[in-house]
Amino acid sequence: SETERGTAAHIFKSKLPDIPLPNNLLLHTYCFLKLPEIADRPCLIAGDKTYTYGDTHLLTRKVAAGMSKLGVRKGDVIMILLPNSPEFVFSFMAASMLGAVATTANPFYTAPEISKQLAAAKPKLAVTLAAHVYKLDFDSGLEVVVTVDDPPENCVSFAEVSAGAEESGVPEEDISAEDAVALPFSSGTTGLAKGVVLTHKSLVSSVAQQMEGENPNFYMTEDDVVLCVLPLFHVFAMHCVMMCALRAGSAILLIQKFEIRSLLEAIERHRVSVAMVVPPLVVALVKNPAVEDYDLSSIRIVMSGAAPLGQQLEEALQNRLPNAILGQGYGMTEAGPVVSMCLGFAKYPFPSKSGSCGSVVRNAELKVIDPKTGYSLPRNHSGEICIRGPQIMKGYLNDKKATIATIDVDGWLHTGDIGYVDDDDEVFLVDRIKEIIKFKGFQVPPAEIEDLLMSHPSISDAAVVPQEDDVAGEVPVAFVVAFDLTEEDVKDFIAKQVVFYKRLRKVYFVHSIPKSQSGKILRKELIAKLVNITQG
Ligand code: 4UV
Repeated sequence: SETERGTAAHIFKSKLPDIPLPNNLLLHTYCFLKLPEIADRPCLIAGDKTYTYGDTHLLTRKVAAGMSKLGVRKGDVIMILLPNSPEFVFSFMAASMLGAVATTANPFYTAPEISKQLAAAKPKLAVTLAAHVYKLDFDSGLEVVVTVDDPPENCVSFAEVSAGAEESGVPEEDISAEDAVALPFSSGTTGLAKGVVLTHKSLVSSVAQQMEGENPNFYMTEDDVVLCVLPLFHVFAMHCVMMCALRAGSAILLIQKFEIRSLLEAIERHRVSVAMVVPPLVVALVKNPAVEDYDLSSIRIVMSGAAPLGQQLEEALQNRLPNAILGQGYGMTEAGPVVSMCLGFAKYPFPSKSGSCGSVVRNAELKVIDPKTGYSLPRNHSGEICIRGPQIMKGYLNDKKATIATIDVDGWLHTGDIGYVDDDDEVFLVDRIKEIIKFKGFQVPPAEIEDLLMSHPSISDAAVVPQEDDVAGEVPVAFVVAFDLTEEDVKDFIAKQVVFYKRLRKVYFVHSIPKSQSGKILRKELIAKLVNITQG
């Protein structure tokens, strides 16, 4: 076993035993494993339309054939720039069938934000809505743009891609489980957003860690209706809703746009049984009086993730949904994505504590290290959480340096999260040592906003840090060294270039930005300053 200069490392495992993971299978094969038994069962529910598993699989094959006809080959990247919709699922799984890689992005991104991802991921084809086509830079190497709605000039309609082509038009490629299949973007522990290479093996492992075994960690069946209101472009819904629910044979209720009454109405009408949520959605479920008007008794599980869920909030939700099991999952794009999951969701559940992020997933190892020395720490001691297992990313796309800085030589992925494991193997997060700001669970990479600020001729230095916020959890605020600018000038300058949640909530003008001797921004110092400003 591993040693740290002669002493055994403290390594935490799941209470559930390791099991053989079917991670030699390709992602689409694995996700549709139950197809023969459940072909007539509902798979995707979108508005008034329901696609059965049979429909979904057939349409996925047709889309794969259509994309192949448009030139998509093994190893190519396709970009999915869509709200939650059946076409998202068809396109994603079609890429898997072709041995291609799906890179996903927020359809609300601005043109410059999308351009950065296009430049890095180099997709050959993009699937989007007509309204977003203007944001796609064809000089990036993009050859084909497919739109789900009426195609503008030079674009192809999704209907055309998914029609006509014979099922036999899906080429039999020699795809390896080690090949990439998904390429979400994340800034990880530092810097700009980077492509996170997730292979078939990593994602199948990760789904299997939740769904397989005599006692699956996250028990869902054909009888479940899973709420998909979180955006599928983010790894949380992509993995926990789309992939896990497909594998389980559950129905996925696709919600395109969050509006509380229509959401509650859909939950009631479709008898949603499993809800994957983020803390701000829990706030809505707890605080919005509209909740009283609907019957939510069908919900048996609420899983919150992507940002910290306050204990009081969790307890308030429990009062609203007395029969539901509430718990958290803790994930990170790079971790493939799940690090720990509430064992209250297991088929034969374990008790779990309010505030915990669950226990480390099975077939994986977790350790907590002292960030200064790197030594692993025993139970109940806080340090940086590291995770190791077949599910973690292969690495960052074309960025060896960032990969090496995140996954060490022994295969441990360093999360940049500070937490501990308690006496009952439950993981608690207490802090973050990485730069990332999380607005309602969305990533705001400070380095990206700092780069934009520095591009302004009147700004000579800048730092962006999180400020606590009751509604969003965190919001980005900036410290800038500038001349002749007002706060509004700076805010507007950024607002024009970024998606809504990256906008600066506040700008503080300062004479200098505190930095370490090596030139790193001393973020903790700025955050402490912020606490003084806001409380003083
Ligand atoms: O890279 P990312 O945007 O990834 C995510 C993924 C979340 C999840 C959660 C449960 C799942 O089952 C799943 O499949 C995916 O958010 O951001 C990663 C960072 O978000 C914070 C933490 O700082 C991560 O490193 N975070 C994620 N989950 C939690 C959290 C949580 N439950 N509590 C507190 N912080």
